[in-house]
Amino acid sequence: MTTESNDRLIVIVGLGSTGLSCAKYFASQGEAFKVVDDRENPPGLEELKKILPDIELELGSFSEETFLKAKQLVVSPGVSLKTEQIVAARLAGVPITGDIDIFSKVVDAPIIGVTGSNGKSTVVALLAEIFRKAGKRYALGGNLDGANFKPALDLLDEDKKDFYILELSSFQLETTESLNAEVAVLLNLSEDHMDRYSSLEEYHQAKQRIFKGCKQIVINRDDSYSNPASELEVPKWDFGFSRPGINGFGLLEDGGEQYLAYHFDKIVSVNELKVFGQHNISNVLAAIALAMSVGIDIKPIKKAITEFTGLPHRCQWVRNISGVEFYNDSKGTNVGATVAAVEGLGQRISGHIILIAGGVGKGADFATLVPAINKWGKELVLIGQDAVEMAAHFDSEINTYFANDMQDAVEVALKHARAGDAVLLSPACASFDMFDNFQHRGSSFVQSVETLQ
Ligand code: UMA
Ligand code: ADP
Repeated sequence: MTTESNDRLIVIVGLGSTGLSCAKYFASQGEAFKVVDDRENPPGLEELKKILPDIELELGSFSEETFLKAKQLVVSPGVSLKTEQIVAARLAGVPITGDIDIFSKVVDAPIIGVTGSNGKSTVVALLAEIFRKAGKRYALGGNLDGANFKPALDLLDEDKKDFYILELSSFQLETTESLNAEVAVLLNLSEDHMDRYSSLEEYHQAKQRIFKGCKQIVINRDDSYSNPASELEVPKWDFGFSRPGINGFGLLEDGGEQYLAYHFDKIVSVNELKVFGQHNISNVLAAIALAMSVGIDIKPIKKAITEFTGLPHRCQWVRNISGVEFYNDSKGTNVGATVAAVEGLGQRISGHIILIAGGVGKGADFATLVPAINKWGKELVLIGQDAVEMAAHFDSEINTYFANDMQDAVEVALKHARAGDAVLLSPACASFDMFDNFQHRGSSFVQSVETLQ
């Protein structure tokens, strides 16, 4: 492998977890490449120097010359394709790709692709549980983060698999020419990442790329954005809250009880699920549809969905203090997620919700949060960069307080809560102004709640 700068090299753009996985992959293939990042000290630097010390690096700024001379650009999801050096390279005919496209071309087992604005991690985690109970060999990766999950290309290092479950963001799909999934789903669409997209339509177009080359599709009957933009001649399954039709999953009433169902067949009662809220019923139905589309038996499905307690930082119960329940929904990073969390929790409690929200709004329109807060909320405790902008949308019926940090926020919330109320952290914003990531924000909430008397 040579890395002389006058060769036409593959250029990996971004040295985060994706860039690192691409570097390891190209090195294993004997391909010549260099890595660039416009940060001086990107997170993958130390690891790359350790495992591949001879790789050429360009850090601190992007050089247009490097991009124009590239054999191919492999762009990390955190780097916008609108970056001027990438636009210049594209116009000059340099091929542009990403880790997911590379993965889909070399993988030797079916891919299950999951995208959507919200619910992706919950659906893929539940699907993984179903596969585990069914005795299937699977790998889980992509956008979803956390200790046990990996960028897609790192999954290739593992033993042989029956299925690859990929959670995919719009950023990853932008650079994916063709995913060729065995089955693909776009769970739902609501505003997110409006700092990277000029319109909801542009964001939707990126999400739609999940359907390229897929063999089966799962559609959400309750969200027309989940349909492929053009008719695809492949088997279709659907899910939604209404009575299911043929190849459909939904809810059936019997004896005053609601059941998750496939066509006319009841699967389990809604009361048997451990996760709560309409949004989670939707997530469970999506996971069942995906599992059945690839031939999994109903028995392991039933077992997994009734045992699944949800992922940390997603509407997770923390503590009861004098009849006030505390819930951590730190992963509520956009308005749609927070609306779902407020609606789901509001229906369960006898009192009101005191919502702790705020952070980096990513250009979102907070007005869509107002109806849910007016219906189920009482007080808003706002933190972070866009707190003032968020507050401007609420009228005087909702008392609004500003807090300096998480400790302050939970103390203010408890002061205004009564028995029967719930304090919910669901920020509708990204966390980067005050925290490392959503996990850090959620842990800070939990720690602060633990200190309350
Ligand atoms: N960055 C620069 N300059 C560069 C390269 C990156 O400033 O040259 C910045 C980006 O703007 C971004 C950050 O660095 O803020 C990370 O970017 P990255 O592409 O290096 O990120 P990775 O570490 O490779 O992580 C990415 C996903 N991150 C993003 O899309 C921002 C991870 O999703 C994913 O787990 C990982 O690949 C493996 O597939 C995280 C995420 O926040 C969870 N995703 C967004 C979301 O869920 O809303 C889309
Ligand atoms: P993602 O991986 O797409 O961010 P998660 O499963 O991590 O989704 O859930 C993130 C948050 O989004 C949850 O904490 C909850 O507030 C909300 N949420 C989860 N599922 C849905 C859904 N189907 N529709 C709307 N909001 C949802």
